[in-house]
Amino acid sequence: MPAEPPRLGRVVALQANFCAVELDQPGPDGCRRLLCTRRTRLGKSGQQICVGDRVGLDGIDWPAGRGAVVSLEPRTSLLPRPAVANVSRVVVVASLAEPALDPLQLCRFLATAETTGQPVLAVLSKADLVAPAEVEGWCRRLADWGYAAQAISTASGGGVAELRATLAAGEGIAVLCGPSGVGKSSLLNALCPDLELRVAAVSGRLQRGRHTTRHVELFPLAHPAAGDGQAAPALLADTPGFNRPDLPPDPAALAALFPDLRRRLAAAPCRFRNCRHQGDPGCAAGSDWDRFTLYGHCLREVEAAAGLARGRGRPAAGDLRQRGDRLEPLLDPRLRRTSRRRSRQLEAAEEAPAAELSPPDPAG
Ligand SMILES: Nc1nc2c(ncn2[C@@H]2O[C@H](COP(=O)(O)OP(=O)(O)OP(=O)(O)O)[C@@H](O)[C@H]2O)c(=O)[nH]1
Ligand SMILES: [Mg+2]
Ligand SMILES: [Zn+2]
Repeated sequence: MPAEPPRLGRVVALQANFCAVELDQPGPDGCRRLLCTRRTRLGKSGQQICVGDRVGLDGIDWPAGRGAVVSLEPRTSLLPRPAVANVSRVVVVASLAEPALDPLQLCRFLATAETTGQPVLAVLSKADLVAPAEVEGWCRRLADWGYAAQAISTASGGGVAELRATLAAGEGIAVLCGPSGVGKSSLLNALCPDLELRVAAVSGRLQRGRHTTRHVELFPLAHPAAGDGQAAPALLADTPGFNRPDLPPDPAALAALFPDLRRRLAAAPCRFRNCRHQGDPGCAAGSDWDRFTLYGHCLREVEAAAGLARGRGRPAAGDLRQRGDRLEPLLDPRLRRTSRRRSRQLEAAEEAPAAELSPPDPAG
């Protein structure tokens, strides 16, 4: 009898050395979910398995509901933290109050979300705690930053149906991410009424979250319709909140993660090849955009980290040159003014016979 091909499924949760895998096709007894062992790293590339990964399974023990992950399918995208593979939309959740909305922290979450190359949606939670004018102000501000924003309240139910419709219209995995205590699990409970995820009140003077959710887990937004050939339901990932997402390590790559800046740079190029867009001469972006200062803050942090990396002997990120204690962009060669010394050399080259200017022949 030919060996059965490995079964395929999706990792929906990770727990210690195990992962829960939802099978594409149910097993003999209708079993859809298996608890599987996994090696810490898989395959030639030594990749770590993430929630959202598509995997091949072997050694299945149907009565015990157990199996082993033996292969990892190529990923279409990856959100680095919280680690979720094959995301098709990142939903950054920020609360309008309790905890108060921190614009810099929001920019960090948005920039991390941008690294996936997938659409990013901003959700403003706890809209019941602030005045409608403040909600509208933030929605407008986010639109100016280049993001679709939806305000919601799980307390009043406002905006939940609209958000469910937006998410249900998408395919694949939508990840909810954001600081602890903003109401990600509460929102999932509201979107999927059968879920009973643990939520906990914020605490302390700053009304911080209490890191209630400890693991990333995927949930279907709508229950899969019976029968084959139906479109798979959108999956939502609940993730543990954290307060300080890392920015990407390359200072030269940061501008591309700010849609508002991207828009300005698409309209006109800067004079400098690696312009910092911080009031540098010939900068096409200017300084009259809302996130100018926030971008500068992020940039200086990434530059400082890149400088440290260089100090440790790693290659410098981007084409920046150290001048005293600050980093300067290199001039775009097409726009670079010829130095006086170089002009004199060029003039001399035109006048003198070619042989005089070529380097001495090592053989001669
Ligand atoms: N007033 C109000 N409170 C809310 C709303 N949504 C959530 N909360 C409260 O906010 C607190 C934190 O909610 P959680 O859902 O646990 O927050 P979380 O983002 O999942 O937090 P972590 O799991 O720690 O990342 C709970 O006390 C919720 O009841 C809302 O729309 N309005
Ligand atoms: Mg939670
Ligand atoms: Zn610029």
